[in-house]
Amino acid sequence: MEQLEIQSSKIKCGGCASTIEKGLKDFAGITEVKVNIESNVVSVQGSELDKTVIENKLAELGYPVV
Ligand SMILES: [Cu+2]
Repeated sequence: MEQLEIQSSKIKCGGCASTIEKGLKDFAGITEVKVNIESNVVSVQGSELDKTVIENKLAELGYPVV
């Protein structure tokens, strides 16, 4: 099990968090997603995680890394 913490942006409310959770869960080896609305840090757990792929997906969802 690996864990990655990604500094995202533009996360403002529970709706944003749920969009990210739905968008990343079961994507690219991810099994668990946690979103911190205050710090805009997205924590993902899973196996064979590729940070670039996950960052691109976050940008696609509207929450680009900074
Ligand atoms: Cu929101």
